[in-house]
Amino acid sequence: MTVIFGNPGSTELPFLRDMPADFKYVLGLHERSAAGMALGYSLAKGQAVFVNLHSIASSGNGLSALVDAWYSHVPLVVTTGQQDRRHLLAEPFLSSRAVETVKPYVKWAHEPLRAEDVPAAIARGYYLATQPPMGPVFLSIPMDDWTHECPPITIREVSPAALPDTTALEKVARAVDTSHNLAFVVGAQIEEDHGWHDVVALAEHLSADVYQQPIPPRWNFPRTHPLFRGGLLPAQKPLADQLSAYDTVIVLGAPIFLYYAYVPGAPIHPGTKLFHITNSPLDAAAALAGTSIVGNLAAAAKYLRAHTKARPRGTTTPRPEPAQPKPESPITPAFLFSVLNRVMPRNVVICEECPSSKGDLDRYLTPDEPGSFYSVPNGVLGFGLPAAVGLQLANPGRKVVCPVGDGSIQYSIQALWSAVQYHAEVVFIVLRNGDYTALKSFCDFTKVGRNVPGMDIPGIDMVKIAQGYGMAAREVDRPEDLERVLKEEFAGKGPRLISVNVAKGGQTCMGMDQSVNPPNYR
Ligand SMILES: Cc1ncc(C[n+]2csc(CCOP(=O)(O)OP(=O)(O)O)c2C)c(N)n1
Repeated sequence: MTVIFGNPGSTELPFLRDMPADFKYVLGLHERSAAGMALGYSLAKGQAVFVNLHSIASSGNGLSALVDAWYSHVPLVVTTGQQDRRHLLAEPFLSSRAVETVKPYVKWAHEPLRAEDVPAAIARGYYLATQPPMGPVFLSIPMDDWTHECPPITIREVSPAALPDTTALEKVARAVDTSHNLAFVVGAQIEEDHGWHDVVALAEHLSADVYQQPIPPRWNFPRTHPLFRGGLLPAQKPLADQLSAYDTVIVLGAPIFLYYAYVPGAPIHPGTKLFHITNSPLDAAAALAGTSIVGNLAAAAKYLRAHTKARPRGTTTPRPEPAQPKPESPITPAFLFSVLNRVMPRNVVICEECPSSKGDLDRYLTPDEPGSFYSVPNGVLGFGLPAAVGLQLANPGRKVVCPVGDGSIQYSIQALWSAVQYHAEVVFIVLRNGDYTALKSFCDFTKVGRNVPGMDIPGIDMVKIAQGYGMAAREVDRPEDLERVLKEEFAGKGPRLISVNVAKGGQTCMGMDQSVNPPNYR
């Protein structure tokens, strides 16, 4: 871990002084951005990344990034400074109870009892963070500890992959061989376990229909593949209805299931056998239905491919292409994403945070490569901007595009500065609709009504804000300018921001309309 993402304070200075020349420090101007960039960097590298925050002052500010890391299984090793041990009892300025604060969202939170234990605690945190399911660990380190001598620690090898039980997998294989109508639900853990190609090979071997997990934090199957059927709805009854035609469903690397609006119903129809392979014992325990098997996704896919009969491709027809949206004024998100899909480089990495236009983005963007899509794992806004910067710094050969709402961008706006300072090749596309459209839609969907304060955000000039951080930025208002501007900005060097004035949405929620019988909060 030689790249450190952080924001410094007095209690970290003894740690930061005289940093070795082969270490790189990446500064974020707010801890959400610093830890959020580390998150993106770790997602792209698939490795643990070091974050250094400032006592309780910044572990509070950075907590939402830790929540993201928890739900996205990202191995961050986070340290914060603590006041000097010698007067901690007297509760001095900046004394920190950060260990208690972060506990529910890290795998381990600890303040070593002795200064001499700090290096071994960092090593232990590293080994724990990288065990599946990967996740953040947190250490609070008193500032006087860095002046103590301590014995060197031994570097050990700790192998993280846990193989699934083959007796249990054998039962899945037998169910597959006797099924007539098979579907997979693919989830983010496939990429965590480097299982993309194994899962594609397995789906082709079995001619299984493939669905994306609801509200996906990553895409885990080629979007244009003929077996790909699209996404699942995030609510109990509608999701079970979508899968009702299948006699056997195997969820690979996702929870059963991630819901949003409460639409009660059985999680799966009684005629459907449900299997679950996950690298997370927590997901296995929390699943509402099905037989769960814990273990590595790539290994499970390889095993099932070797122990099932190949099935000929039936009459699967590819998903129909979505209608070509018209160039309306104001620009619709659907039109924006259809043009973006045409002009963006094929190897681009997408880092998305545009709540009300997720559905349009999902319909029109069609990358087929692994590691191409990342999104908010648990609805905490502020993920997109810093993650985009971290993803690009870890992927120097690929551009990153970050479609982000004009509301969402405000939660971690300082990441624009880091993008400029560290030359991250990111094209930020702000969908400027002047309101919290996703919340208004939820008001309509659940009959809360529109008499709710705090739904509009007029008067924000994103071009000036980006320019204030030193970034090239421009606005697009007319649909006929969009393609040319996008092409110019993708051809440019360095980070840039395009603020696109888009139409407001409404009515639906995460792809669900009134036909799903939503909860009524009138
Ligand atoms: C940190 C945080 N604060 C508030 C919310 C609630 N929230 C969910 S969607 C949303 C609107 C975001 O606005 P914008 O990015 O402009 O997207 P739009 O809804 O217009 O598509 C808000 C405020 C949240 N999810 N996370």
